[in-house]
This record gives sequence, structure tokens and C-alpha cells, in this order.
Amino acid sequence: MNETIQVGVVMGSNSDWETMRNAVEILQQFGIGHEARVVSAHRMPDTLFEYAESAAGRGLAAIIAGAGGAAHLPGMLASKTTVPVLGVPVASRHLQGVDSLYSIVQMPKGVPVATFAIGNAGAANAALFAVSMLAVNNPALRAKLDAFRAAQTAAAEAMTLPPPP
Ligand code: RP5
Repeated sequence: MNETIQVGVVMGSNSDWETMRNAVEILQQFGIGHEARVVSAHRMPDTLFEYAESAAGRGLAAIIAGAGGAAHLPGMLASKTTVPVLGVPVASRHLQGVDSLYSIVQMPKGVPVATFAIGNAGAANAALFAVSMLAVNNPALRAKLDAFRAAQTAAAEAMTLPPPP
């Protein structure tokens, strides 16, 4: 298969995969060409720079970056590319991801990172947001997104609760 890669999914460690796979699964569901790999800000800084510097030239429309703890990966990517960076705070062992969230969201003026919720919902929503961006100029993709939302609405409307005791 030789599909065009439109979205990069990167993470600080393979320990982030269980969270970040939620992003990949959404991209697969919508048929978006993507790649997923470990790019650690602290353990692989030169690779981080290379990834960011080559992103626009490779045609990436968005980079979804997940990291935990001192989560510098999304911000450092954003400092080296103008490709939109969507940051996902991964739940950390000791501070449950509040550290990751603060590390990602508190960017200085001029270098934006779109920051999502901690954990699985954030990873899935980052991917859905990337799909929304791609759908701006792609009516077929927008139709898929509308169908996704409609199915979600129907599922919520069909929810029932146990009878009162
Ligand atoms: C961060 O450190 C990674 O994003 C991961 O969330 C966290 C722990 O990494 P490991 O020690 O599990 O490799 O850089």
C-alpha cells in the first residue's frame, strides 16, 4: 500500500501507546493516511527536530503528539514547525496526567499547541479534530464525519437506565 501520509502520530514512549492507539483507531476508521512512531523529546531530541523540520515538506497536515509527565514533545515540535500540533496529555504514574496537561497547555504566546483532554478521550478527540481540519476541503470526508456524529447521537438517544429500585 502506498497511501499519502496526512497525519503524524508521535509519542514520547511506547508506554504511551495504549492511550495514543485511540487516535490511530479514529484515523483508521476515517481512512486517513497516517504514521505512528515514538519520538521522545528528551531521549531523542535530534530526531524530534528532524521530524518537525521535515513535516511540512512531507505534506503532513497535522501532528498529533502525546506525552506524559514533563511532556515537552508537543511544544518542542510546535517550536520547529508551523504544521498544526495537537497535544495529548498522557496520564502519568504519579500525578495522573495533570503534570502532562499543564506541560502541554501552557505554551508561550506565539507558539500554539491545541491541547486535548488527558488520556483516551483526548487522543480520540485529537484525531477527530484532525479529521475536521482535513474535511474543510473534502466534502466526502465531511459526510463521513457527519455520519459519525449522527451515529453517536442515535446511540446516546437509545441509552436506557435501570428501573428504579
Ligand atoms: C514521557 O515519559 C513519555 O511520553 C511517557 O509518558 C513518560 C514515561 O516514559 P517511559 O519511562 O514509560 O518510557 O517522555
